[in-house]
This record gives sequence, structure tokens and C-alpha cells, in this order.
Amino acid sequence: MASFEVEDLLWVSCPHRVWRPGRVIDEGEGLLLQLEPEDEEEEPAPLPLPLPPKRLLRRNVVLLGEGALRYDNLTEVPELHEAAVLHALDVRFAHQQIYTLTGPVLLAVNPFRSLPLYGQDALRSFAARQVGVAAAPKPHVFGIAAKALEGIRERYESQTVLISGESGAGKTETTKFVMQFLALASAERPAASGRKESKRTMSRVERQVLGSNPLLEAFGNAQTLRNDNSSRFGKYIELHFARPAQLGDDVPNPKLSGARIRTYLLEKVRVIRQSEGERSFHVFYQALAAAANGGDQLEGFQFPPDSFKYLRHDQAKAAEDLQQYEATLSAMSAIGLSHEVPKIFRVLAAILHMGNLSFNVSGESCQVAGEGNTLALIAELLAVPSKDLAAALTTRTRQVPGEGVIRSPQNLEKSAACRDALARHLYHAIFKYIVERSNSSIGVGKESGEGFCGVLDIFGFEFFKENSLEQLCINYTNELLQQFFNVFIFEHETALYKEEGIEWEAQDFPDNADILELLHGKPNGVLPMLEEECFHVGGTAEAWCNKLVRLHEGKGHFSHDRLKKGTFIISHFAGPVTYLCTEFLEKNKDELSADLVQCLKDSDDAFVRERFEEHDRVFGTSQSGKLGGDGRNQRVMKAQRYSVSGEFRQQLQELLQQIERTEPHFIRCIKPNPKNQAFVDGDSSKPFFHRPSVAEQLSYQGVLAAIKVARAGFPVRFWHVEFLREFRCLAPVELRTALEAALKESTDELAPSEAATKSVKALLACPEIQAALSGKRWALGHTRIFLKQEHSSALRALR
Ligand code: AOV
Ligand code: MG
Repeated sequence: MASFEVEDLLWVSCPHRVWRPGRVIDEGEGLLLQLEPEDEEEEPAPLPLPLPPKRLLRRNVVLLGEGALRYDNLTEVPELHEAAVLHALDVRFAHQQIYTLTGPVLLAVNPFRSLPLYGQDALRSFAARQVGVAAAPKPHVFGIAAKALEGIRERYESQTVLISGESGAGKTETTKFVMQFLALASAERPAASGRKESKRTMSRVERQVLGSNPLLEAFGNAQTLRNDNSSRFGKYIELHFARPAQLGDDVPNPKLSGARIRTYLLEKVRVIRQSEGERSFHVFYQALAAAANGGDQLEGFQFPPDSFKYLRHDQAKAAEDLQQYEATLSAMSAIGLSHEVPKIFRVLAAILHMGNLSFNVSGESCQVAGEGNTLALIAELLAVPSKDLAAALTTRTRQVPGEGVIRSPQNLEKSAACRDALARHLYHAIFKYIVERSNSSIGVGKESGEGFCGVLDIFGFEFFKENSLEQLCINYTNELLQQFFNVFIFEHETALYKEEGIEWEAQDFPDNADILELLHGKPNGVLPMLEEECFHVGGTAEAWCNKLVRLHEGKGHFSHDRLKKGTFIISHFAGPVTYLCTEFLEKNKDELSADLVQCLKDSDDAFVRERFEEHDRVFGTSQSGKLGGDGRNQRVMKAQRYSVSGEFRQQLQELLQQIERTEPHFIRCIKPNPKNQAFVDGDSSKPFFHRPSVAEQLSYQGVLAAIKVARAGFPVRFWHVEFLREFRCLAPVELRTALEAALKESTDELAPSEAATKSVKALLACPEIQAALSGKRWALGHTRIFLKQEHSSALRALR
């Protein structure tokens, strides 16, 4: 940004607002930069120019004030960069416009209050298309869903909507809106058919598909510091549509025929402990609230409201929980689970009581304390002999060559770990059961895989003070999705240039292939090495960490702080994250003692038994055998071949293969402030948009990187009309009349007109302009003109 002139519009970087608008003034003693006041009282002092180039960006006049409201799609902004995006989002948010497009990507800023955007009318107006009218799409979650449905209706091509964002950004709410649209818009007819729709009733499938949400949330969501209803698992839901008799744009929308849910990485450690101010899974509190109200399904489970060590009771919200309990029950009955309700809550009760089980130490061994009520109650709830349960918790059987199976006592620490592992596994088993049953009620047959719209609601990039296996898996997922996103943006951009009739050479394409190689490359990637260490008898987290440092230190995206032992740093595309190795191995093995597995497999309750039938197949481990009887064939010591990360990577690979077969749509959810508030403190007229935290999200969600890719060739773009308006003063006299006429004729700035295009060509042919544009390549497209930054500066200087 070499030269300034009076009245030039600029953005200035500043810590609180990230970028502030300003303009160049001259009060007689050289050029100064005058910041626009933030409110009536502020009178900012002018700054001397020039400022360091990093602190300044060009500003486009139209973005100021309500001008930003015109830009439903930010790619229409001639000079697009962080400042422009941030400011436009801010202004739009203040006017309740929470949705904005950047190219094909929808940005959704969470309003944290209910806005009248999703009613029947809105749904219908997106569902009932105006056939033959190619209006620019309005930015709205329904608009994205409608586009996806269009792909199915017109081509029977499968679709995916990928929704990302940090905790509390609105992914799950957005997912629900997408699902609602897809379910309810089905069979809606195009508007051109001229029929007035009467209010239709939901079909059974539609009710069940939408009803799966509250059920999954009861069992998979919890209150965290970041979100009162935080999903503690990732999910991919496919909504399947019956193949219509004919395809096209004037046929009714296809009808929903079923759905399939896949879930990922349930955070089951939450069952046994929660951070201060957080809660366990909602369903536990629902059961407690219901039991306190004499819930008849819960009799005999002894849900005393305030004595479970696995829960933090100060966090109970009785009235709300009770209401939610009813919702959970009706969601269960909607998918045909009424009969199993007591069985499920029985296991949940057993889990809670398990937390209260303590042990008495005697030397190197221990016994279940009290031998009394708690143990007996758990054993009764799980229908296993309490003697066996106590033995499985406090001792361990092993196959010793030549000596057969021997039983040895376990110390307190190990026994407590066994107890907690059992609680975690039981809960996970219940969660998986709920998902399975949902799938079998709303499910689609094996022939599926065509004609569906998938919706991915998956955890965004995470970095805490201490990061462990969960964060590594989550961040790995985000790297994979980012790569997918980059390719998509790149292809979209290539198509745009083609449409405009312009040759384009790809350059500076951001690529995270190196990081992915570091994470999953065989055999030395971080994850394959972790899995190897898990399978290796006697492997330790420390050994794994040391090997990583030896192999990768100083290379590319891996680093290591010598002062922080047992940690390593990975520079993800979204930023560096320090991982603490200590718990990686244990978490990744996720072992449950074979004695406990066997004990539960012998339960008298078929429901409990069935929950463990799969166990050996999945975990492939049986490190000891059952005692008694002959049992010989069970006493084989197999090495563990299961790991959480291994299973997850397998699932991710399948997910990506599935998504790659579909047409993708992206929604980036943004949290407007870290406080989850609708308005700034004490002023309910000012929506709370915290620019620094939004800027951060734009950056690590890859929104800015995508804009960079998109603008790698030609960062500045003007529609023909816009270009004329901006630079008409440069036209020679003989051109002016034609040019003004062309402008007058073009009422819509964003739509090209023949006269405007002709005038642009004539204007570009002027020697002065030719001189300003010479040097680097620029291009005139069918509707837009594509320039480098230097060109636009040179033209402005000329003006
Ligand atoms: P998340 O799914 O992205 O977080 P949610 O979808 O649960 O976030 O949204 C958090 C809260 O924000 C919701 O409970 C709503 O109160 C509110 N909210 C979100 N979107 C909207 C909207 N469009 N209109 C009104 N309120 C909204 V996490 O699951 O924690 O990553 O793991
Ligand atoms: Mg969520």
C-alpha cells in the first residue's frame, strides 16, 4: 500500500476491535489517519501516516454501516480480507442477519436467542422453489439444505452437509434445522404448480427421524463450561430419500424414506468424573429428577438424589431435568423402545451405584468395603452373583504356562480402576444400544448408499491447557476435513474461472498433507506408533513419546519443549497444540478386565448379557480365562489388537469414503462471544459480537485460508457495473455519455448488462488505464473483472 490520498478508506489493526475503519485526512500538515468513532462520545485522535504496512488494509466504502447488509455473499466484496469479513459479519449480526455466504460456504453466527427465522413460512419458501427463477440464494441454513435436496431431486446425487465450529457455536442446532428441512420439505411441490399447500401431517418416518435427536442428546450430551447442551460425541446422520418416478426441477421433492445414524468417540470418561461446573450425561439427572417425583419406571433402583460420587450434585436442575425425562421417554417410545425403558434405567442405576463402591485395603490386596448394600444392589441390578462381582473387581486371573489359571489379588488402585472401567464400558454399551435401536427403527436397508443427504455434526478443533488422546483424535479429524474443504474450495474456484472464460493457474494452494502424513503416515506417524505401543506388551506412554521425539524432532510440524517432559507439540493448520502423553496409552487401550467381562457375560439378565456379547470380537482381547469348569479353550492369552484410535481411524476412513461419493456443502458455525450471551451486559439492544474471538474462529476454521485460495490468482474483483461506477471518472470525455447511459440502465449492480460490459471494455481500452494495468496479468470475465492488488491501487491513484 504505497501511496495514500485524502479520503482513502483504510482498515487499521487494533487489539480490541481487531480492525477499525479509518480514512485519510489532511489538515494542512501532511496526511493523517482519522479513525471512525465507535460511539457518540469517542473522538479518536488522528494517527500520523504511514503506519507499518501490516497494520493497514484497503477498505471498501460499501462495507460501512448498513452497506454490509447488501452483501449476502461476501465474495461480492471487491477487496476481501479478514477486516472486510469480520466487519461485515459484525454489522449483519447487529441487524439479526446471522447468516452470510462466502462463496459456497455458509457462515452461521449463533444468536443465542430464538429468532423468527425457522417457521413454517420460511421452511416453505425455501422448499417450494420458484421454477425457472434463478434468484441469488439467500444465506440461510434452509437455503443450504434446499440446495442439497435439489441435488437429490434433480440428479439423485447424494449430498453431505458438513457442519463445523467450536463448542457452543451452534453445530447441533444447525444440524437439527437441516434435518427438519429435509424431512419436512419432502414431497413439497414447486411453487409454479400453483397449488396452495394445506398443512400436512408428519409421517411416521419423519417423526421418528426427528425424534432421534432428543434421544441422542439425552444420552450423549452434557452441560460443560462452554455449552449447556454440549454433544459429547460426533455424529453423521444420513437421511435417505425414495427414488422418485422422475427427476427434474419441476417435480415434487423426494420423500424421506429413513435414516442412518453413525456416532463417533463418545466421551465416556465423563461418566466417572466431570470438571468443576460441568455435569455428566443429561439422562442421569433426568432419572434422578424423575425418581424424586416417584417415576414409576424407576422403582427399586434406589436413585437417592444426593449421594452419587459419580455425579456433581450441585449441578442438578430438577424442574428442567424432569421435563426432559418425559421427552426422553416419549422419544424412546417413538422408536419402539418402551419395553426396554426399565432395563436401560436399571443399568444406569447400576453405573451410578458403582461409583459409591469403595474398597478396604489389606496389604497388597483389597476387598469391597462393607460387603454390604451397595455391592448387593449393583449385583442385583446387573443380575450377577455379588460374590463373583466382588472377585472380578478385586482379583485377576491369569494363565500361567504349566500351572494353569491362577488368581491373584489386586491392589486398591487397580480395583478402583477396574470399577471405573466397568462403569464406562457399561455406559458406552447403553449408548451404542440406543443408537442401534434408533437405526433399526428408522433404518434403511443394505441397498442404501444412494439418494441420501448426510449431515455431519462433529467436534471442531480443540486445544486446552492439557491435551490428550481425545484432542488428538478430534484435531486429526479436523485436519482430514480441512483437506477435504481445501480441495472443494479449489475446485469451486476453478469452476468459477471457467464460467468467466478465464485461464487460471493454481497457485499457493494451502495444503495440510504434511501434517496428515505426520499424524497417520505408516509406520512412523504419531497415531500408528501409538497403536503399535498399545499392542506391544510392556509398552508405555513415555517410550512412545521418546520415540516420537527421536524420529520427528525439528522436522516440519512436530516440535518438543525440553523443559516439559512427556509432551510434544503439533502445529496443526489451526495452530500449535501441546499434547501431554501420560494417559494416552491407557485411554487408547480402554481395557476392561476379562474377569469382569466374563462376570457380566454370565448375567441372568439377557439384556445385560447381550451388551457384552460383542466384547471379545471388538476388543479381541482375553487376557485371562474363566475359572471353574474346564475352561481350557478360553484360557488363551491373546495380545490386544484393539485401540480407540485405531477403531476411530477406521471409522473416519469409511466416513470420508462415503462423503467423497457425495456433493458437499459447508456450514461454518461461529460463536459470537465466549460468554454464550445474546446481548452485551446490561444492554438488550446490542447483540454481543466479540470481534477478537470471532477473528480467531475465522482463522482456525479455515475461512480466511479459503478466501486466500479463492483469491490467490486475482484478489480484487468487480462486477462490470461496479467497476464503471467506481472508475467512471477516468473515462475520456467522448466515452462519458455512453457510460452514464449504461449505468443508468443497469439497475442491479450485481447483474451484468450488455451495455455495461461494452462500456467496461471501452474504458479498459483507454491508454491511461492500460498503462495503470500493465505489468501483471489481469482478466476480464463475462460478468466480472479480475485484478491484482497493484492494479486496484494503481487505478485508485489514477483517480
Ligand atoms: P454445538 O453443537 O456447536 O456445541 P449447539 O448447537 O449445542 O452448539 O448450540 C449451543 C446453544 O446455542 C444452543 O443450546 C442454543 O441455545 C444456542 N443456539 C445455537 N444455534 C442457534 C440458533 N440458530 N438460534 C438460536 N439459538 C441457537 V458442542 O455440541 O458443545 O461442540 O460439543
Ligand atoms: Mg453439539
